[in-house]
Amino acid sequence: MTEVTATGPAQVPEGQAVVEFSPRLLQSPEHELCPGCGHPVAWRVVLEVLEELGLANRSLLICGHGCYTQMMKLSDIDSLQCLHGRAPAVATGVKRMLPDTAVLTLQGDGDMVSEGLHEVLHAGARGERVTALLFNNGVFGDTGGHLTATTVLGQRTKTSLEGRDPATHGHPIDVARLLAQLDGTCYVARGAVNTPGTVARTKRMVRRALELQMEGAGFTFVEVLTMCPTGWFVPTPEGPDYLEETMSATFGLGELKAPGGP
Ligand SMILES: Cc1ncc(C[n+]2csc(CCOP(=O)(O)OP(=O)(O)O)c2C)c(N)n1
Ligand code: SF4
Ligand SMILES: [Mg+2]
Repeated sequence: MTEVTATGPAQVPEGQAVVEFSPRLLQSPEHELCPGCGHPVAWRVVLEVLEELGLANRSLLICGHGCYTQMMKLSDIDSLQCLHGRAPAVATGVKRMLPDTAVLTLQGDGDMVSEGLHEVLHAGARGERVTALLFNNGVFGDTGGHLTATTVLGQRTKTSLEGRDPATHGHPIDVARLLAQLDGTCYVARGAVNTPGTVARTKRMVRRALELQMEGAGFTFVEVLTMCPTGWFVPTPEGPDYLEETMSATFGLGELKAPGGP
């Protein structure tokens, strides 16, 4: 590959451009997630922000269970894993004992919203000074693509092959909107990773959330809509458009709450 510099084209050794393109905190660019999965893109954004803010050596990731969990073992940051849904409760204890540590929770929609909704709502209401991340693909991806509490109306899953029907499956829960109403929360935003533009915007949200946490401002939350073509039963290249047409239409992107107003 040829890189153009001020002094003219320079030869970059084969493979080096890819290595430099990877976040430094990612120990291997190889993972076992499906082609077209949105989680690695969302996680990359988090690693880039941790590095840019100089937080890599004083951060702790508290992870639930889901496909995204695999990113823990690929990343050069301290982490621990806890029972489904309980990450915000564990993060509460960690942050209170280690107030100078950047504490992040990482959960999927099945983990956070279907299995542990009360935990994140209570942590938000208490104003715990942590950053909670939700990688929302609207399915229990890891266990085969079943419907979760965030599956949007019409979305196909293994347990709603004709699309979510409110008469049978009920309505989706918008956890970001619930959190934004709580006095204890300081920052609530929703991004996505289905286009370069949404990735860039999501990165700004993650950065803002972590900056506010380190300023001691309060509970911060960033939801990221991510693709799961396998669980949605759509061809891999159709994942980003499917996300746009289904999830984004229900879960609008942007800052729902921020200091000084969104
Ligand atoms: C108490 C308990 N119930 C069920 C499981 C099985 N389980 C592991 S991962 C997972 C799905 C998680 O879905 P989500 O949080 O949406 O993450 P995704 O895989 O979609 O990224 C489930 C149900 C478990 N590990 N523990
Ligand atoms: S099942 Fe879905 S969430 Fe899990 S790795 Fe595959 S695409 Fe990603
Ligand atoms: Mg999920």
